[in-house]
Amino acid sequence: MKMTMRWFGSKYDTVTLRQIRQTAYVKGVISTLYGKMPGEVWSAAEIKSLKDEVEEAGLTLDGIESVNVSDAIKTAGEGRDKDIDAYIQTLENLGKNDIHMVCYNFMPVFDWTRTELARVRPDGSTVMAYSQKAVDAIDPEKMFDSIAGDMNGTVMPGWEPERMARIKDLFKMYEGITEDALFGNLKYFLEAIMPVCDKYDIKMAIHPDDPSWSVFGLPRIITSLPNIQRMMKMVDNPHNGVTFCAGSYGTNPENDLPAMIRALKGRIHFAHVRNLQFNDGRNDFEEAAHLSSDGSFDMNAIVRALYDIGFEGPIRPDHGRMIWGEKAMPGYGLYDRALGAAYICGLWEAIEKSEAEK
Ligand code: DNO
Repeated sequence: MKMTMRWFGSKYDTVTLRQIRQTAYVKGVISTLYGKMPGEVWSAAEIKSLKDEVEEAGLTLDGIESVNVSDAIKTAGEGRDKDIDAYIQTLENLGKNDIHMVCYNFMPVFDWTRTELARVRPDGSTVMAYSQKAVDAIDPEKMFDSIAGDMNGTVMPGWEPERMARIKDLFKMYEGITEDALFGNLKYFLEAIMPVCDKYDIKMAIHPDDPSWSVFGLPRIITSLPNIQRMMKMVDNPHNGVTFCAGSYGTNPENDLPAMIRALKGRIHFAHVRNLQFNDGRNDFEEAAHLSSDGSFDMNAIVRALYDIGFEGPIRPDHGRMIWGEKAMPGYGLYDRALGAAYICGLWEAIEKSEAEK
């Protein structure tokens, strides 16, 4: 594995490349051209300048999170083929810049969903949290306004204000789209992009829906092992793989995370590793420190499973708590993610060395 950290670019991130480099544990970043809209082509020159900036800081650019997929592609709406052509052109330009992993999602309207961005834990740290009761009570069109005050002045991925301003139209676009239709639209997209992925060895890593069930009546498909298997089978190409996000699949306690990892050997192209604390099962959970004993997951078993399948891709600590007075994008501060990276590296080294001694 290679330890990385998500970085949103110098214009948007509160964390600097120099700080990331000084963690020592993190060797590369997963970044994006954050200002790009879905459907826009990323030029080879723009990608090169991002890559140069990262490399000048002594780090590597190990993949993109995300090249976003437009709602026209997700809904088979007007302009779908034009947007797919733009996506292919972006992949071509990434390939020419020697970038081989792209994380994306196929979630309708909202990317990940949380009902609180700064729930206070007993130690005074704050975390993102989800309450089904709050989701059931809220008008989905007001969702953004209800959490916007806790964004610390940042733009959160999937919750861009210009996107949220179109929320009514977005809901309309997904009216009548069933899960089967969404699978069909994903198939159409994947079939179109596989040739360019084959040409440049670009591993597509779909991010799961978070939480891993339908919210606000919207169809959601990347939620469980059988659904991932359906996706991999419908476009059977090793470049069609997944981001294994422990925190997203783990929102559903029925998802056995280590078993899923083992079943997905060879098709996990990127790993997000974090912990969650269930307060009332799926009905209420909050994010926790990465440490097993701070939450509900066995982090050693998760890392062990990744080790056992011979995972060689990028791994990153995921949402961190806000600690030590840091003001950053919720989930994406420096301090707690650095602790997470150190912890995961420690688990990995212990497993690796104990295996070598056998
Ligand atoms: C949340 C992230 C997601 C992820 C996208 C991928 O913090 O893991 O926003 O980046 O779903 O497109």
